[in-house]
Amino acid sequence: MRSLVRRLNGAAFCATLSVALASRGDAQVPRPKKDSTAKRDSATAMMPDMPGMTMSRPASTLPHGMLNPLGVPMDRMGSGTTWIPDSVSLPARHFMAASWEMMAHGFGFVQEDGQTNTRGAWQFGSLNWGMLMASREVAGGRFQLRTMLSLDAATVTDSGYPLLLQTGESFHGQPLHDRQHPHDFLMELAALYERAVSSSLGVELYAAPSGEPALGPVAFMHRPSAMDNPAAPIGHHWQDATHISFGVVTAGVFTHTWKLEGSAFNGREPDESRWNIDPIRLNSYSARATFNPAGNWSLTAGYGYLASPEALQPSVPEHRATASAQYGRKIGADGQWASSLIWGTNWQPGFTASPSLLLESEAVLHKRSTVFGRAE
Ligand SMILES: [Cu+2]
Repeated sequence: MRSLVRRLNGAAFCATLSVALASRGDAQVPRPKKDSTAKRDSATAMMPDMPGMTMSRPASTLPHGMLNPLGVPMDRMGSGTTWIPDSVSLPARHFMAASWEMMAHGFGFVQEDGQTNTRGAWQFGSLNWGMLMASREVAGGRFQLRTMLSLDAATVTDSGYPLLLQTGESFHGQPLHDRQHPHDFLMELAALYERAVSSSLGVELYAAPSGEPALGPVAFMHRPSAMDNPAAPIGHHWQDATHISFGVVTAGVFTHTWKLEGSAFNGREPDESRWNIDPIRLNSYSARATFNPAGNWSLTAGYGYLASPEALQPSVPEHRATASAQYGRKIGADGQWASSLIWGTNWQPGFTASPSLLLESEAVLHKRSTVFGRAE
């Protein structure tokens, strides 16, 4: 299927119309204004003072400096162990449960997806996910348990949703094309530990039966530049598709501004059974460097080796290299504007590399109006 895309890339232009009615649920609150003292005062960074936030206890009672190792605010976290720019954020709701700092967020879209082409299709459905994270101090560091769930397999069917030119994974033993596969129910089930080991250096450890290795940019659902755009990028399997891997162990070192990580993970894409955990393996590896030089930026570059990613071609391994730049800034009273430039390339032994490039942007003008777009 990868070669099909290569052939079509030069010749085809597809106009895709999808109407996304983002039903902004409870977890959707106005984007937090980042406290300018966030980096200095970890307690206020944990609980930004924003309308709609559930703050079950005053931020000032949080133990100072406990939950933000090296002043890296929790809001900097994207999917897996990725970072986003400090100046933009993902909507979330914070509350306390016993001694755990809880964070909930999620999206529910109802969409009519019409791809007007002989290879296209029409579908009325919903893309959705919800995430719950629980954090607390353990041995001087931040320990976090996470789960992220999606009902996509029920709401856009096991064969996924129409998306012209899309490839990746399979349905009824055939490679999927012109459709995007649904996400697995158990998108993430993970534990993360981050701790400062000196005044400027910290270590992280991430383990997940289902989770995201240190490969590629922030997964599209967690990118401030795409959070209101439900459709997966056409380059998903060149860039960020490993965000659901059944078996991930990541170790990393970080300072306040950069992070170096390495992962062992399962390179096999999720199988057609979307409601279970696939066999857990650690047969692939990746490395990624992340650099947040200023509050507006997050840059990454990395490489991954995927052993046997496709069930239908089990003997074929794949190499992937990616680089990304995210830029974000506040606009107006409660808006933000975020953009991403992402490059990803795959190559299989004996074949030339197949590159992909994505540029996307999303402007949250204010609480109820968002403009977004993507070019690939
Ligand atoms: Cu995905």
